[in-house]
Amino acid sequence: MQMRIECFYLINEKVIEMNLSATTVSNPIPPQDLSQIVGKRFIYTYANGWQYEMYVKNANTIDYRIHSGMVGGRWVKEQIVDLVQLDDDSFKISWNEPTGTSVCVNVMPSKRLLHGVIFFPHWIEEHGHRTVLFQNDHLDQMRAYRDAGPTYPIYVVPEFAKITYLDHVGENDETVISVAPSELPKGFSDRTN
Ligand code: FER
Repeated sequence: MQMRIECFYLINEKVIEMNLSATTVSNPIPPQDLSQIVGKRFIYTYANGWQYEMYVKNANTIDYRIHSGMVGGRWVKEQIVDLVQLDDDSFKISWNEPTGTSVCVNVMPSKRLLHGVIFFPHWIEEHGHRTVLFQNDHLDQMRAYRDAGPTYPIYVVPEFAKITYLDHVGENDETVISVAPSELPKGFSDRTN
């Protein structure tokens, strides 16, 4: 039998519905409060030295820049993602790129910690430079590369990262990620807070 206990409350005149039931196979969804991740921008460095910047533009869209690493210089707007809260201070963001790359990032904003797994198709391991651009201007080219492959063997990159810069910039701000990494002021991604 499926039990569902609901709680409705008001925050900023919006009705928030929370599912307070236990997480079970038949009722697997824990309460979702995305307020600690949506509208945030964070800059982080993976243990392998690769530095990324992600802006959670809204509950299903991210913009990002790659400051250094295998495909440093690449930047993307309007990537659709799946974003869920797993627990207090624990969020999972998952998506598939037009290049074929899949990414799953677990973010713990208060801990300033993150774990990402990137699943690169083989053609990116061989020719990563082809993806170093503003992807939005080359979507059809990226899908053509994806479809041409080779896809396998997938290059899996699982790494922890430290969040070195975190700010709340609000939702749907197109100015947060609006230029290439190379066009930013010197030291932009090295700022810490
Ligand atoms: C990340 C790891 C990988 C990330 C983006 C990617 C924005 C994208 C990889 C690619 O498509 O090259 O943490 O965050």
